[in-house]
Amino acid sequence: MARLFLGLDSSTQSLSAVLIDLDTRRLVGEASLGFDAALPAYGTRNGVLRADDPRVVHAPPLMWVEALDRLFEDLRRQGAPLREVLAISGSGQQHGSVYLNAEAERALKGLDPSRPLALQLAHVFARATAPIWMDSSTTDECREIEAALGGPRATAEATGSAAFERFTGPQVRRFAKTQPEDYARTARIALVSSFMASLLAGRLAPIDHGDGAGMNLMDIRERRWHPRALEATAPDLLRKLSPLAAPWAVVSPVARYWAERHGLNPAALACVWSGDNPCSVVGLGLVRPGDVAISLGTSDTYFGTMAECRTDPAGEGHVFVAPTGGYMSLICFKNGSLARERVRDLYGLDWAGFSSALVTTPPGNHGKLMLPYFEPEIVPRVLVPGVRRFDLREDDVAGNCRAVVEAQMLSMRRHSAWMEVRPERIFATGGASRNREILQVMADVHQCPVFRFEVTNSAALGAALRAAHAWHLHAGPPLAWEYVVGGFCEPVPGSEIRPRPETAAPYRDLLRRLAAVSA
Ligand code: XUL
Repeated sequence: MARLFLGLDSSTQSLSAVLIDLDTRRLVGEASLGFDAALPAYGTRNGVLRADDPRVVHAPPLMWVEALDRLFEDLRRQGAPLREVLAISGSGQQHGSVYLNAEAERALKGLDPSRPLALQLAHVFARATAPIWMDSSTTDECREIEAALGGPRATAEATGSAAFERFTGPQVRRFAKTQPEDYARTARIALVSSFMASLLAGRLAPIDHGDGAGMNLMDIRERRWHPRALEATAPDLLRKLSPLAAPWAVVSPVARYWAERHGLNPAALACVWSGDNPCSVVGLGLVRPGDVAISLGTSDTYFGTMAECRTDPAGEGHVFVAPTGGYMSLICFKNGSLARERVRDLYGLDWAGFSSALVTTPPGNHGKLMLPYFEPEIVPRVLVPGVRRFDLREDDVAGNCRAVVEAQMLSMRRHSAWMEVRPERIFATGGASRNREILQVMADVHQCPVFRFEVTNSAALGAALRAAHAWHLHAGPPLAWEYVVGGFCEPVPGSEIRPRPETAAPYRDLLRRLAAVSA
């Protein structure tokens, strides 16, 4: 019998599924449902509900419930072999919180396969909407939590991140402060990930260590609820939180509802879900400490893996538990393609022209340097935008092209140094990763080989691979992660770019210079 595993991804705008065959290393089914178009009755735009206050961004959790039913209908209609699925796991947009009342547990346990899911669960919410990661209304609560825990650095040291507006703890605190009665009737606070896992398991599912780390509530080293963080956040919180579980934990076999209504194998295991970033780490094949992925999108994102837990003393980067059991960082640089495009446009170039500027200028750029903060920057924290040039004239076209890319790569090196892990392989993804010259600067600055990956659905694929790993661990000896991801997460053939050793010294000098001008 084939070994089939299902991975779901409950993201901001859609719910998707990938079905994988572990033996042939192939995707054997795929489905996706965009919330706005498929479920217009919920009134979302791009999957979210906005309030008059632009900082408030929520989503209706009942929409996710209905989407799950619909997604399985689509899979069944396509003829996906659901009867052969051995285990299911999932990925959820991180940080979002779902507030359930005392009815939820009973309703989940008694799901009736003859009735649609949403009709049976409409009454289980203590709050009709769930604040999601795009919500930024909790600045006061962040400062209050940090003050109670001894400041941003101490908060990061304790929970993996300084307090951020979108993180669950500050969101819970705001809810408890502004709607104390609704908070009081909340029996259980779930994350998007644990809520979706609960639907499949037909019982309240635990929160995995990976997504739990995005809450400012979990002791990042001990991997249990942090008593002082809980106390700093809201009254009576421990009783309202699910237990924590390892990322490879199994909740239970799927609820009878899914077997009888949608034809799933009744013995299929419902595994814990995790956050989309932890799932993507596996979906990209980052399974060895020292593996790094850099996504070059509108913003650039640096995902690093590490065996030991270290946190960012500047409180700018995040640390989550990785699905492989170690740790991962997520560091977001806002001025990514945004800055590269601004420089390209400033000089009226196309990408070919931008690339030839990189080819015709030397690594280290003769010491010319740029701080390319076209927009306020997240890492390092720069609130007032502005572009600064050092020994670099504004009319030096090629020098400016090289300077923006070098500044970005040097900044990634500088602001990931707290991890104390030398990257051994960098996997480059995202639109700008098609540009070989940009990747050469990446390889040289980090003195590390770079491989290009073309990925779609890395979170859903990561979830399916996590299900495969969890099922084997449950059934017998565990599979090595390298084996699990092999054949699914492979670089574009021939895409390896090697660092040039002679560029190490000029970049060391430039890094020093960057530190001096940033101080
Ligand atoms: C990570 C974050 C987003 C969400 C949405 O900290 O806020 O990446 O997980 O995908």
